[in-house]
Amino acid sequence: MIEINVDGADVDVPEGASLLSAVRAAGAELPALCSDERLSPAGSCRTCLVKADGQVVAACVTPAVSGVRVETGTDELRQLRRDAVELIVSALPPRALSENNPSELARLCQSMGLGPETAQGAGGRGGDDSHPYVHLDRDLCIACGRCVRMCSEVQGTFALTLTGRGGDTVVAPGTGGPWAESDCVACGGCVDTCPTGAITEPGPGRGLTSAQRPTATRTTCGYCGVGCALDVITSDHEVTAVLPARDGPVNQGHACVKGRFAHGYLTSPERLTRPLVRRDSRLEPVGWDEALGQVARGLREAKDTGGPDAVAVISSARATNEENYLVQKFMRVVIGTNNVDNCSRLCHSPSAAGLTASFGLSGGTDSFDDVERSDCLLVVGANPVEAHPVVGARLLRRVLGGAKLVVADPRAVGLALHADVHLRPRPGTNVALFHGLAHILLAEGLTDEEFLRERATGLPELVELLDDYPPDRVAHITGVPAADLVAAARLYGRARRPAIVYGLGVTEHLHGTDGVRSLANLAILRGAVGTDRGHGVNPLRGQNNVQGASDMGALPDLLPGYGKVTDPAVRSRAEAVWGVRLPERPGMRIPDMFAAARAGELRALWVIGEDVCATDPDANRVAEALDTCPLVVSNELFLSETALHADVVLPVASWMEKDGTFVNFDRRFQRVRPAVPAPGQARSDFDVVHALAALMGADLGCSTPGDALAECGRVAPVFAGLSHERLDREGAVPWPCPDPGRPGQAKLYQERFATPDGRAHLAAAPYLPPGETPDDDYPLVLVTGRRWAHYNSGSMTRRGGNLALDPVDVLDLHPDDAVRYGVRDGEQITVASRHGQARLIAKVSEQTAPGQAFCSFHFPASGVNRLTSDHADTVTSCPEYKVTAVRLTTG
Ligand SMILES: Nc1nc2c(c(=O)[nH]1)N[C@H]1C(S)=C(S)[C@@H](COP(=O)(O)OP(=O)(O)OC[C@H]3O[C@@H](n4cnc5c(=O)[nH]c(N)nc54)[C@H](O)[C@@H]3O)O[C@H]1N2
Ligand SMILES: Nc1nc2c(c(=O)[nH]1)N[C@H]1C(S)=C(S)[C@@H](COP(=O)(O)OP(=O)(O)OC[C@H]3O[C@@H](n4cnc5c(=O)[nH]c(N)nc54)[C@H](O)[C@@H]3O)O[C@H]1N2
Ligand code: SF4
Ligand code: SF4
Ligand code: FES
Ligand SMILES: [Mo]
Repeated sequence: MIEINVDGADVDVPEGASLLSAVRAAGAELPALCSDERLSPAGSCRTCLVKADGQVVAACVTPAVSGVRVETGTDELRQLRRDAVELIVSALPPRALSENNPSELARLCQSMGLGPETAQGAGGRGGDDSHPYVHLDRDLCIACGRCVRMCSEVQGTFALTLTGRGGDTVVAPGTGGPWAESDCVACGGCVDTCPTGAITEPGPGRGLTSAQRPTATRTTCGYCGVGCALDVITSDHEVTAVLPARDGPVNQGHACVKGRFAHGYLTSPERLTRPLVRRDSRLEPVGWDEALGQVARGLREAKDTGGPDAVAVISSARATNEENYLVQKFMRVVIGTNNVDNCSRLCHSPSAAGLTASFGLSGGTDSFDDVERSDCLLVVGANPVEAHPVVGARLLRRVLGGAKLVVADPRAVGLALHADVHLRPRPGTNVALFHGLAHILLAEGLTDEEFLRERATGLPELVELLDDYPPDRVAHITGVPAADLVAAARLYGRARRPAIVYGLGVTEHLHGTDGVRSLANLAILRGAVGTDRGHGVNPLRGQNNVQGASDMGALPDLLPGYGKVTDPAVRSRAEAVWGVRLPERPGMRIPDMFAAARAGELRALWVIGEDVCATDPDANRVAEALDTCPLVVSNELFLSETALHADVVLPVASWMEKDGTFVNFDRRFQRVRPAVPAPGQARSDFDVVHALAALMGADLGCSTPGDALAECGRVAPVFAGLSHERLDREGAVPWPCPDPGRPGQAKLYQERFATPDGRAHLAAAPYLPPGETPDDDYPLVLVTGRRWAHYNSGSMTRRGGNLALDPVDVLDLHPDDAVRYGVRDGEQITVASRHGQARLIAKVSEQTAPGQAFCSFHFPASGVNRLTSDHADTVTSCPEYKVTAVRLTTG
């Protein structure tokens, strides 16, 4: 800290602080039109003038030095600043200061006594309203450059630029054309920072900031697992704007197109508002009593005829912790079965299994704040720029700031463009790739021998296996040049604090768990986990609450907190809290549920917030399973593909309409709070489970979400220190958190690993080929995954402005393959696999390698999951979504 003096008072500011932040820390007000604390200073507007030791300087670009005497309040300085603002405003048309423009500039002018008559510009520079979420009024632009810096420095997209000269300088998309066709990904950062109202969100959210509107509700984004803190601004029970919270622990004032803008689904006319029951093959609206009565009867009948294990539930990673806790409790206590699973099965179940086997706990090893401090990032099979945009932006910022980056992905994803080394393995060859890197670490002495001796096991077996993975052989299997392998291994091996971040490109494979474990080997070999010599191994968990759904025990083999259902000691702790004997046999996983339904053994399936007919693999067979099962119940916001196959559809509240908590990808619990009421008769999943239990003569206790989390802490000691009250006070708390009086543990394993022997376990699993291989009939390898504008089944993002940003599922194809198969860019094509067909629009692009194709699965109508197979991870049953052999036909 250094001490300076502001207007006679001494203040301490951190080294490197600007005079502007020092003045603000001292509580003095200072205009600063071209400055934003999230951005580098520009020093161009001259509205922040102060005197430093008698010299007039721009406070935003002048560093605070020890002992400097700063004056801000003299008449001379006030006049200088007023002149600067007046000059800027004089070029703008009067509406820049009109009453319905609540901009920073308008408020500043008001405080300086500058009226609308100051603005004398003629305007006429036009605007751009091509984009659904970002509107540009060029006449109001003062060329402060904040939006341009926001886009490049915080978001890392570089979509904007300043064009023109002198007084005509104005912001424009860098591509020159309309905004909607630019590289903009609608993170909303420019809207957030623009001080004049030149860039705004169209509609009622125009110009709003959370500081101005006390009706903001602080909540956590319900789309992806990043867990952005958002302020939802409402008026008359409707959402008018969603603003990223500056004090959000992960997002730090940033957000993405989904959390920030994709809330149109809330008021979609297609939203379910009444329960539906199937009568004569049609779904008809009924009251709650009738719908729930039918469910209760159906569950009883299924149990009477087939026993408790003839009933199963798929719980929702979109729903809250408290809802997931209640769902699994209902199944175990009221029905008496462990048949409960969640979409982690389709996603990161190999991470749960692999990380538990390697290190002891089912979660990432380090906090993202630590990962961000790393000097070398290894990003594997993840596309955070599109799928975890706020994390993607933070990683990119780190890389632009000098950290090394190795990307391992068959496609040229956004981060790969900034990588020091981009490894492009053939889909399904990760295990060989990771062994190749490990081989080089060993061969070049880039391992941590003391760590391996003191804190790890399994080295001799791994060393023996790695003999078979010299760079040449790995290059042959993976298609990655040996020199790139060596370069990547050296970057990771020589870094001071390397970190691994990974995604579904590692898990969604026939040998996904082996992939996770072989990747974890690299961190163990380097001693870069559980030490201060690295930042571990961190999965980018997908759904808003997939970590939490699993933490809460919505899994067939694990109770809340990951105790095994087969362990009598674990069971008896839960039995003591719940007051019943618990079933001992692990329940069915999602694919087993469908198989049992097709075999006539599963007699009731309750699907809560998962569109299994659109998003589970081999979708034709999933639909067959639902049609065979005597009772299918769907809790939904919309008439999803799954709901269309259900016998009873229950309308439920979404994340903006309910109370509870989520756990994000780096294990932080955060609060979820209702900002608007649920539509019509829709109820929260929490209330639905309680109502059904009551109808079946059971009382599940924990009548509020707060009580449910408290009860969960009694079943699972790792959550005992958490409560709604604590989260209300502290914002975010990571687990493990056994003690209400102590912080949760963000970085794991500093003393010992949580495995039975306290050591990290190296795994020696040989590379095995993927389940699907191309042949003459199906010559291309199809990878499926995500696009930035849509979310999974698309049920929410297809209902609102995002549809205009991305209207269809597209198949990316390399130009060589386009020529080979006679496919033109933009053409409608039929894609066929050994399992089914899909209809997609072709996009010819070099993002995919020759012989490979890529598509998203955001539009159920295109039928992408009719293509994917029932091959699944041999350990966890996670589907092999990333490798399907296909052929193309045009038309
Ligand atoms: N916009 C958006 N964001 C989302 C979602 C969404 O639908 N849309 N969904 C959320 C969910 S549920 C999840 S789980 C996450 C997923 O987030 P990610 O895991 O980042 O998403 P994917 O696009 O499915 O796959 C990641 C990458 O794996 C690569 N890959 C495929 N096969 C291989 C391989 O064999 N080896 C390697 N090294 N890489 C491979 C693919 O090319 C792809 O770029 O995103 C979450 N966020
Ligand atoms: N081909 C291919 N398929 C994939 C993948 C892939 O990479 N490739 N990825 C897989 C992965 S990782 C995942 S996680 C799955 C995701 O698949 P899903 O979980 O099926 O997808 P979502 O669209 O996230 O949400 C499912 C449904 O939940 C509803 N919903 C939203 N909020 C709530 C709520 O609070 N309560 C209730 N009851 N319902 C709610 C939505 O309307 C939606 O219909 O997809 C998988 N499918
Ligand atoms: S659009 Fe707004 S933020 Fe961007 S340069 Fe113009 S006034 Fe500044
Ligand atoms: S990055 Fe994820 S959590 Fe953050 S706003 Fe976007 S979808 Fe929501
Ligand atoms: S804010 Fe300091 S010069 Fe613009
Ligand atoms: Mo996922």
